[in-house]
Amino acid sequence: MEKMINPQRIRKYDDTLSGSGPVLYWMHRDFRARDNWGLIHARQQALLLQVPVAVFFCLQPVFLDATLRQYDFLLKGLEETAAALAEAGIPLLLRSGDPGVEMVRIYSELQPSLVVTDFDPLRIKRQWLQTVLDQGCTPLHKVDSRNIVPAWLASDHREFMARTFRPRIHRHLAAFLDPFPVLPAHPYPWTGSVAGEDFPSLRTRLRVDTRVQPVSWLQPGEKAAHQMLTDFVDQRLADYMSRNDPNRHVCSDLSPYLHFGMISSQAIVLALQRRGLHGEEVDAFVEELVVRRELSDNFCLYTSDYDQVSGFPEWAQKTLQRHQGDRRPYLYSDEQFDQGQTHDPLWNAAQYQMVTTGKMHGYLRMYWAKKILEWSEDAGRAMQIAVYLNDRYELDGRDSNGYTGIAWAIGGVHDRGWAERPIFGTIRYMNEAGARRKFDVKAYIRTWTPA
Ligand code: FAD
Ligand code: FO1
Repeated sequence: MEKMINPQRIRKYDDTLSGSGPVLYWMHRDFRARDNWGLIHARQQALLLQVPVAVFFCLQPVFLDATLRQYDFLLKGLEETAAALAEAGIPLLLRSGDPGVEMVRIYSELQPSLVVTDFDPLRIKRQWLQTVLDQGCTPLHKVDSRNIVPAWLASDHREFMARTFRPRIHRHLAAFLDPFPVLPAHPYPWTGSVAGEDFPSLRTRLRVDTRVQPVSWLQPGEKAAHQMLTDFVDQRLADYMSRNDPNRHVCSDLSPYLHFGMISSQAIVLALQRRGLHGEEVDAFVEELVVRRELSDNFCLYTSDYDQVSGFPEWAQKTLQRHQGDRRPYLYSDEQFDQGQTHDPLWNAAQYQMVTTGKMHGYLRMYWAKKILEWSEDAGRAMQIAVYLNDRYELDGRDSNGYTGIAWAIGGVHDRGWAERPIFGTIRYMNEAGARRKFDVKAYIRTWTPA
């Protein structure tokens, strides 16, 4: 037997292995067949129990303001993953409805020996898991396949600065950059016959806004994710120190794949190591991909109100409260924000880039969210509209990175205080003059303003 998965990646709920049924892996965050610790664990347990293993996915017809754009990306990618699983003798069982309820249903039909599932700190996911646990669908093992260092090991509390979190990550990193075992096709064939959906029927279940169309500039799926990584490493990583210039294409464009779990961040770091790559641009990329990205899960794991003003640090809530009554130079409605109809061509251009491509450049996301604070009645309203637009248009939205990024911009999360000023108080301020010092603002506006 290959080396077993590091047990620190697993959180066990009632571990008494009892039944003789298959092992069922409920996939709801890490949508990939490769380099997936949850799937590896399910397969290893099924080998030990000498039973079949199956993967379960439940389509929720509506998910956190997602639209056709994100579901199209998810489902096309999942079809490719289903084919890869089938080659290993592992069926992907499809249902639609409330994932927690459907998981309980399929559990009673299959009576699995063990349920394995993904870790996800988002509120909606906690609800799904609680439904399943309340109905006694155990033994159940939750595996953190999204982070390199399991979130519960990296820290047992909310970290307030990257400065305190970074050493915790680096302390564990080497131990958790272990190689992914390559498992044989599963020797215990699936004999179950459960009623379920297929991909065409799943699409008919969607109840989403189809006005936000799929994008064509990047392909969904695991193969496309690895191709994007190769393109980035070969063509863009060397210039990554210019990542704050939105007129240059130097970033990885991996965030949609990372959000849907179509590529493992651990596999990305292992690939960089295999190629012997190092230098300040590699360190900067790993800082974003590992420290910043895993800090986001730390924030959402330990801050249940991660998308509310009440989730901001005390100092930030106080300073925003103190400046609550300051006059707003501009106030915009949801519609005006959504349509990019503010007085500010730079903000409108950033909104247009997000609406049309599904991916706003990282530097502009900071500016974009901070201006929403400046042009909204209060921080609560600003959080609402920023989260709504981000989840509606971004391919990588509905993600702990997004809730944390927005809370950083509007509520000083993982930041410190700066010189006090109207509306922002001591929350870090950004303006166009600052942007002009970083890049050619006129060029960016020309690129992202409709003819
Ligand atoms: P690269 O620079 O190539 O980074 C590689 C990976 O590192 C990214 O894919 C991402 O997973 C991670 N990463 C990079 N920057 C950050 C960061 N600041 N925080 C956490 N992880 C990071 N990221 C999302 O994935 N989804 C979102 O919805 C999202 N919303 C954001 C909203 C605001 C207001 C802000 C300030 C940031 C937001 N980010 C979000 C973080 C960051 O802007 C994006 O991850 C990045 O722009 C994605 O593009 P990339 O993959 O080409 O980035
Ligand atoms: N996960 C599911 O298990 N079922 C879904 O139908 C589903 C839809 C969905 C749509 C958009 C999106 O961005 C994510 C979606 N997810 C779904 C979950 C997602 O993959 C992530 O788990 C969270 O969004 C981030 O942690």
